[in-house]
Amino acid sequence: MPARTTSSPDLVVEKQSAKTAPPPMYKVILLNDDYTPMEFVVHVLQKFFNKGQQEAMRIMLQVHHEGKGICGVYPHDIAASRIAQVAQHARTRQHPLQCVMEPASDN
Ligand code: TYC
Repeated sequence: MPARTTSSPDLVVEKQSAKTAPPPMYKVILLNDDYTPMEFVVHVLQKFFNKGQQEAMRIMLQVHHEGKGICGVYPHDIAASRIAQVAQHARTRQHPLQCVMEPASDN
């Protein structure tokens, strides 16, 4: 509830008590599989997650060795859109590559 400030007997100003809260954030997580070529995964990380060559290679290798890795952290609709773009790009090239989202820890 906003605070009420009386500037004059006839004027009531609604004072906003706090700034708008930031949106809840979601991690986009890339999953390993046995079939998608490594170069394609690096390409996806560069194209859809704006990673440079070295960072894309690092994330791809982490996913390859550990099973999953974080591509980025975004508001819900942006995370969902990136996941859909990756799914479409991979499916049309017949690769099983998948990513998923999960809430960032401080949501
Ligand atoms: N494991 C795949 C291979 O050996 C490479 C790969 C890495 C696939 C990351 C998916 O998210 C992935 N060709």
